[in-house]
Amino acid sequence: RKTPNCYYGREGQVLVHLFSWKWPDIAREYRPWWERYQPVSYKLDSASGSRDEFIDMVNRCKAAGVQIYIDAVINHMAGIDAGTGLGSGGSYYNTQLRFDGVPYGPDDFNTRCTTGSGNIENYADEGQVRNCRLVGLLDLEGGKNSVRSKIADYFDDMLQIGIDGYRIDAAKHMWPEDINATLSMTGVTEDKVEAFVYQEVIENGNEPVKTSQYTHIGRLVEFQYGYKMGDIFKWQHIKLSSLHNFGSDWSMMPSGDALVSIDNHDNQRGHGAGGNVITHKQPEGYKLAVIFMLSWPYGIPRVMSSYDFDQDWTGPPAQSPADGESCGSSWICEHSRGSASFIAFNREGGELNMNLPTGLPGGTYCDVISGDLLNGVCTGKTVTVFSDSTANIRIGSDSSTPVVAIHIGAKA
Ligand code: ARE
Ligand code: CA
Repeated sequence: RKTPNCYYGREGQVLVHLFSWKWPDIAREYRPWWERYQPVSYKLDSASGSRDEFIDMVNRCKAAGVQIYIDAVINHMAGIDAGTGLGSGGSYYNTQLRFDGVPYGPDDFNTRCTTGSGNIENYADEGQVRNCRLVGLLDLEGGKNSVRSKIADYFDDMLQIGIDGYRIDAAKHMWPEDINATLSMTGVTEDKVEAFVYQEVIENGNEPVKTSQYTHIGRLVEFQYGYKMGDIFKWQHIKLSSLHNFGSDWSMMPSGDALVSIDNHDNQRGHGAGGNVITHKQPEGYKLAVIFMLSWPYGIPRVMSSYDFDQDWTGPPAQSPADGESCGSSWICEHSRGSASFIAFNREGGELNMNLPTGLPGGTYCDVISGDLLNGVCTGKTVTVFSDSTANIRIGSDSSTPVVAIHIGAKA
């Protein structure tokens, strides 16, 4: 009676007195974010909302010209330690391999794993990486038709609702032919273009699984891009001026195969390959990295929009920005809008003072980094583009945001 029954390894921690909190808010506060990577069905009732709310969101986004790509967790279901229970959508599951909401049964799970633990023990063994459990997550047998068709039904449901593509979570842990076969089973109606696909395959040094094994299926996340952005904008190990040929010459995949980002929900908090990425926690360098990514012609860029955290498992704030919780406190909202047509950076230590070709017609432009165009007037710095389309660009080395960006939409 004198011990608080804490989970093993968490003894001696504190209690919180949640005076008058609502049950759903408590549930949400204490749910680690990674729970959503442990599906127990393909129903759309989750911590993010109901199926009807999802459909409404897709419709409203489409009406505004915004496409939705879903994060598809199809390599596995919940973890071996998840026990028995009901999912957030009410589906029964147990870790003797029953997931009634799909339904999946014991025959739908991988039997080809050869490790003693049943988990991936060695990433140097390609078979283990595909056939064993990633951190204990119950591994689906993607070679079976019954599994492929259940996933295809889920994809068809999503296409019917109106989504436009998928991030394939843990694609590294699926055989490429299984992903391909599953996608080929999904309906592509006459008036609908084929779904956009980008796969999560963290290519790592000498490991045998390579992104090139998946390029025939769709795009891939080029993780090297984010690591290199960290080297440049966080650690300053690489000089900006050496970026002139940044792309496939830098041991990255061809631009047409790549989707790139500065950081993601894993490496932002030390999950996944973690490492040297730059995040919103280093705002000055991060802004430059995002601006660079958006202006540099390589891959399809994806900007991050996330929430602040202290522990690696901390779930999202109970209130979303729309409920009155503003960006800049618990929600970071790293995403930015608009596009710049000419951009110059200086991170070399000295002053940049040069006439540079901008590709823009002559005139006075507002620098959209230090300000914007408001009622015909620039609120920040201005840049004069001469009739030969060059401009004199000066960026001091002492500036905290050593970058200038101008575009045709902000001409004074
Ligand atoms: C959680 C607990 C685990 C527990 C498990 C099952 O943390 O301790 O065993 O549940 O109960 C996320 C979280 C995980 C979480 C999981 C399920 O990050 O911590 O596990 O959800 O709730 C590899 C994969 C890559 C994967 C990363 C995380 O290759 O696919 O690990 N990334 C995706 C998502 C994650 C998500 C999952 C997959 C699972 O983006 O958010 O996990 O759906 C080397 C290798 C990499 C490897 C990396 C880390 O760099 O080359 O391939 O990445 O190490 O192991
Ligand atoms: Ca697998």
